[in-house]
Amino acid sequence: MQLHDVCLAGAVAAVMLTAVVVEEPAAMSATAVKAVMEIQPRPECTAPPLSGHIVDVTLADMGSGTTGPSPGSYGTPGPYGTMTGGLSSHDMRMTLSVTPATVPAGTVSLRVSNKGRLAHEVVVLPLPSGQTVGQRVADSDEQRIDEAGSLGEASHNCAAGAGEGIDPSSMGWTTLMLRPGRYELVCNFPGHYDSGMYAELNVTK
Ligand SMILES: [Cu+2]
Repeated sequence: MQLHDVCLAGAVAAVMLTAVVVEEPAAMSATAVKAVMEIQPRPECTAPPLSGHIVDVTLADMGSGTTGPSPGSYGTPGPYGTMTGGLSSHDMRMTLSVTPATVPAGTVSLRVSNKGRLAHEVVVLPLPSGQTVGQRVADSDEQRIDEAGSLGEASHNCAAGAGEGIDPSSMGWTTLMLRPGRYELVCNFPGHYDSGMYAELNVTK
């Protein structure tokens, strides 16, 4: 290869590189805009004013953000329903986050917002001393953990207390009397605990 060809090849490579660099942010921003539009539909409901100390609980699954697989690859009701169709929930990363993570004892209201593409719930369990969140073992058949000792739950779509689950882009809430101690908030839909849906709530004196 002559020097001239080398220079030419280099110039072509530089142009191609520039093209890639210029093109990528544009493509990403288009995707991001699309994703933002998709994950911010009009909320189905908002929680009413709640009593006591408010704890905001945010539920999410991989369909929530821009980093997951393409929209509609799961979370879309299939022939077997959203829970069991297509991908196993074990393949997904799901999250449950609590803000603030520490509240004083007494009346505590959980205000739960489902940012995911699947229905979720929040169940409040006591966390025994010496145990950390995420250590419970789900039943191998049901893929759910034991809810014994539950202090309450927010699983009613757009309403208080227990129900069939909080829909995507919707909310649920519940008001509890909590003694000082450590609690584990979980989503106990099949497979969701093992997929990461647990968080600690500390209640101080
Ligand atoms: Cu869940």
